[in-house]
Amino acid sequence: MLKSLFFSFVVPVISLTAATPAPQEETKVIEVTAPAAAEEVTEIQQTFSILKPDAIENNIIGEISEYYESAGLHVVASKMTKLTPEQAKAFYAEHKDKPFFPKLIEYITSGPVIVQVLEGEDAVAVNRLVMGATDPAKASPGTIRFDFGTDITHNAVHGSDSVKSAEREIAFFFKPSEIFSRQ
Ligand code: RTP
Ligand code: MG
Repeated sequence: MLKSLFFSFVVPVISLTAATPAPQEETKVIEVTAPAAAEEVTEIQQTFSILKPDAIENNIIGEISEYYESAGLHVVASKMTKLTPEQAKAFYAEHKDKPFFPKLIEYITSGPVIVQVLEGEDAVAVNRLVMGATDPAKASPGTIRFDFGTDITHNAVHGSDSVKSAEREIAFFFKPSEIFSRQ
């Protein structure tokens, strides 16, 4: 999946560059880039996602789920909950010294959220691509945050930033018996 996302984003750029009457060195760079991506090893992973309070309030649970499913991600665990301030502070502990921390805690506890486990090929990276940049104003068109986020605080979704984070975040909300892997 990462491969196909890579190709859908990058190949048009390659084609554009290739169509330009470019000097020989530039052609060489293109030839090296494409095979490297084609050989990329993929693996089935699980990642953790939150549909944040603004997404629930805006009634776009179904629309956001379509982005995941279209990217080949399967929802293998899901529940609605409302984070207590203690839970939110523990979940986002890595940001406790950041200036935006109080605002983040206030926002993420302001209403119900849906916590989910998503599974698929390269799920962590694929989900980050589908989500887009933290700040919706900097996200690419077609990503969840560009399409549904309001600002850097109210940005519709959370997604794990690494496999290690995913393991911690999944265990924070789900028991193994609540996760229904497709593998
Ligand atoms: P997330 O953890 O929610 O998936 O978002 P992220 O990795 O893209 O961004 P991160 O740096 O981990 O920030 C966590 C959440 O904190 C809020 N935030 N506000 N400058 C700010 O005001 C600011 N920066 C981050 C966002 O809600 C962000 O998703
Ligand atoms: Mg993060």
